[in-house]
Order: sequence, then C-alpha cells, then structure tokens
Amino acid sequence: MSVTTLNEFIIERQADFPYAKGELTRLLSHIGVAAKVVNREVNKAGLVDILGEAGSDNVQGEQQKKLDIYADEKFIASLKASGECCGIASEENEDIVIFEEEIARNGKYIVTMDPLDGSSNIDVNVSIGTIFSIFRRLSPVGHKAKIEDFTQEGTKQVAAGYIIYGSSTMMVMTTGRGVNGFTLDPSIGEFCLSHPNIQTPQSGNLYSINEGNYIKFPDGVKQYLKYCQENDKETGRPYTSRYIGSLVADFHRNLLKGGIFIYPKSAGYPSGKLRLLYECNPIAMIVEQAGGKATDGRGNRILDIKPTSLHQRVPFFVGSRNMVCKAEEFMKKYGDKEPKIKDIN
Ligand code: P6P
Repeated sequence: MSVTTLNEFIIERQADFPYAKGELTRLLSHIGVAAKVVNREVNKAGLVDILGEAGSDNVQGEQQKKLDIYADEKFIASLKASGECCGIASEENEDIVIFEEEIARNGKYIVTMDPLDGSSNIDVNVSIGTIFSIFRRLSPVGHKAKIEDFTQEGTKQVAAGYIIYGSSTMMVMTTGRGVNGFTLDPSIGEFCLSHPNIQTPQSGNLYSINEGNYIKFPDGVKQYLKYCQENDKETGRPYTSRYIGSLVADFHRNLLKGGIFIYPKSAGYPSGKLRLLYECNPIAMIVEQAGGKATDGRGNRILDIKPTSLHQRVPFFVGSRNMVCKAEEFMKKYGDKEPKIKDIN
C-alpha cells in the first residue's frame, strides 16, 4: 500500500485552500521540517548526561540549550525561511517576533505557537508537544507585522495543529476541512498519513483534570467530577480519570478515544492556566473540526473569544461534545465561581 506523505497530502488538498497559491503549502511543510529537527533532539533528551545539561557545553562544545528554547529557535528559523510568515507569537517570547527580512515582510501569514508544551515532562520521558496556529495577516503585505495580526479570534485561523513527541511522533492538523494525523516514519524521515479524517466520539468515559486542585475548583466542577465518579448507568462503571499533565498528550488520547479535558479557573488560576492564543485556540479548532466542542465552561465558544493580550489565559473545557455539554450543565447549575484562597480551609 503506498503511503501519502504530509507534503503530498497538502499539495493534493491545495485546491481546498481558497486563496493559497502554494504559500500555505510551503508554510505547513516548513513546520513539518522544524518538527523533524525538534523530534531528533527530544528523542536524545534522555541522553542529557552525554549531551550536557542546559547551560553546559555539549560534546561539540556548543552551548546546550533548554529544549523549549531550542524548539522555539528551530521553529522561528524554519518559519522565517519559508518566506510565507511575517512574524510569530510564541510562549517563549514576551512580545511578537517580527521578521524584518524583505522575504518575510511579504509573507501573508502569521503563526502563534507553543514550541514545546509540557517541557517539564521531558526528563521523566512523558510525551510532550508543539502546538501551532496559522492566521492570514491583517496588516498590509510588505510591511512589518502588527499586534492586531495576532489578536484575531480563533474562528479566523486558516490552519491549526500539534505535533506529539510520544511513543511515535505524530502531526495532527486541520486546514478547516477535517482533521488528519501524520505519523513520522523515521526510516524515510517523512510524516505519513496514518489517521485520515479523525472524528472524535460524541461521548466517552475519560475525564482529564488535575484533581490536586480540587478544593480550589468552582462548585460546578466539583459536582461534575462527583457525577463522573458515580456509577455510569449503562455500563455500571465509573468514568476513568486520565491526566498526564501534558496538554497535547492528554488531548490527543481523548480525541481518539472520547473524553473531556478540563483546566478550569480556580483559586490558584482565576482565569485558568492555559493560553488562548497558542494552546486553546489551535486545540479548539481541531476538536470542532473533529466533531467535538471547546468552551470556557460558561457557554462561551473558545474560538469566538476576542484576545486582548498575547499570553491571555482562559478556562478550558474541551473534548467529546456530549461531555462538554454535560460539564457546562453542572457549571450552570452549581456555579462557576472559584473560591477565594482565604476561604479555603
Ligand atoms: P498542571 C504543561 O505545563 C501545561 O502547560 C499543559 O501542557 C498541561 O496540560 C498543564 O500545563 C498542566 O498543568 O497545573 O496540572 O501541572
């Protein structure tokens, strides 16, 4: 059976992109290149004693970088080289990174990204990920990118995706016409179509939340968790809690098997912990394209939220449509106000 590589897939689907004459194709394939470079380093992370800790020199005498800084630099370099991206917003950079070079100033797109999400899990060999989102710029081509290019609602995304560096390395992405998964075949160094047209189950029995924060949750969340832990009427089995503390890994499992991921606001995080621009928006586009739902727990669709700042946090309820709806019912019935730290005994 012949395999379809990521590049072949994008080119075949190019006609789907209303105005792309190869630009989006080039941009997405450059993201694929950076992902392969980062994957190589992530896979060596376990050999840190040989390669040297961040801040020390590696065997080549190069300054060893923290992997998330390394990933940020590789994605920025590849996006700049594509000539299709005029700037990026990244979890690793306080402000937008504007590409000054002539070739990049003519780029029609901007990218928001978390270059290596969950990187604190690297040294315990837990799956981590890169998350990205692509918008068409609003500012005039040929000029420098502006902040308003980056604070567009999530509904304006032209593409979104993530790379999960796990038991295998996989890119899951959407250009607004369904979700497709590409698994890296190391023997040929190509991402190959392995999960065509991913649809997430409308219901599931997996719930993912950091229950260590339980006493800081709003009552609606506490009551929903209680509901999940009661016996499931049909199967007689309670739901199953699965939480690995790495958004891409937790989301990817639930996307394929059915489930809900919740990072609500809490006494510790009154706006939630996850970032709207480069964590929640791209994941929300993917889940909606796969038939799921993503809200802030109070009926607001994530993709409709108008960003007010680059690193803005939002509460995040994402996954199987029926499960997110059920969680929202509990938030409405029992309240979505998080307790104050002083009121927690
Ligand atoms: P907590 C990783 O640091 C991250 O940004 C996400 O990948 C993950 O879902 C979340 O934070 C975990 O946060 O507070 O449960 O450790």
